[in-house]
Amino acid sequence: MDYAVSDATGVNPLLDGEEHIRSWQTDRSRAPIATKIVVAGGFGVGKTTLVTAVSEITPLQTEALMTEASEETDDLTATPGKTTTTVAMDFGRITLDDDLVLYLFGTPGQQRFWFMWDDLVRGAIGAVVLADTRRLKDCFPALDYFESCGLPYVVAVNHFDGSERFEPEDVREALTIPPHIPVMIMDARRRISAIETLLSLVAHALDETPE
Ligand SMILES: Nc1nc2c(ncn2[C@@H]2O[C@H](COP(=O)(O)OP(=O)(O)OP(=O)(O)O)[C@@H](O)[C@H]2O)c(=O)[nH]1
Ligand SMILES: [Mg+2]
Repeated sequence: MDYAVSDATGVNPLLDGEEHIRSWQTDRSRAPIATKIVVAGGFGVGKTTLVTAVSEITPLQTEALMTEASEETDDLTATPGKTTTTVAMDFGRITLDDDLVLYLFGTPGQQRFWFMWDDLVRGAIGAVVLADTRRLKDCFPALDYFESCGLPYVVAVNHFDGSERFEPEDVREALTIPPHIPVMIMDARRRISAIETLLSLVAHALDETPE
C-alpha cells in the first residue's frame, strides 16, 4: 500500500501542520488508523533529531545534559556538538495521507537505559534502526534486538556532513542485512527524508504482516 504525502484537497498535510491538525481533529467522517513506530539505534545517531524533524506536535523529549562524568562512557567524537542525551524516550506524532497516524517512540541510545526498550516496543508495528557509517557496529544491538523479537525493521543510514557516502548495498553487505529488508541513506534533520524512511517502514511492515 502506498501512502501519498498529500490529501484529497490538494493541501499537503505534512507542510501545513497546524491547519491540517485542526481539520484532522474536527472531521468526524474519518477513522484514522493509529500505529506505533520505534526509532532505535546507537548513542547519538540522530533518533531525537528524526522524531523532532517529523513530528506535527511539539515532541515530548526527555533530554538530560551530559556532563564530564560520562566522558568515559559516551563517545562524542562523531557528534562534538551534542550536549544532551535521551534518558527515557522521545515521543512525536505524524499523520500520513489523512488516515494513518504514526506515533513515534525514540529509544534512549545509551546502553544503561536499554531496559526501557521492552516497554517501548510493545504494540509497535515496526522499527527504524538508525546507523552512522562511521560507527556501524553501534547499531548491532538494535538489529539483534528486533531480529530476536521478530519486529519488522528498516535500516536508515543517517548521513552526517563530512562523513564518507556509501551506497545502501554497501551498508547492507557490511551489516549482513537480509535482502528483503529496506536499507536507505537519509538525513534525520530533513523532514521529507525522514518521512520517506517512515513510509518505507510502513510498507515493509505491511508486507511482513500475514494476511
Ligand atoms: N551533521 C549532522 N548532524 C546531525 C544529524 N543528525 C543528528 N545530528 C546531530 O547529531 C547529534 C546527535 O543527535 P541526537 O538526535 O541527540 O541523537 P540521539 O540518537 O537521539 O542520541 P541519544 O538519545 O543520546 O542516543 C546532535 O548534535 C544533532 O544535531 C545529521 O544528519 N547530520
Ligand atoms: Mg535521543
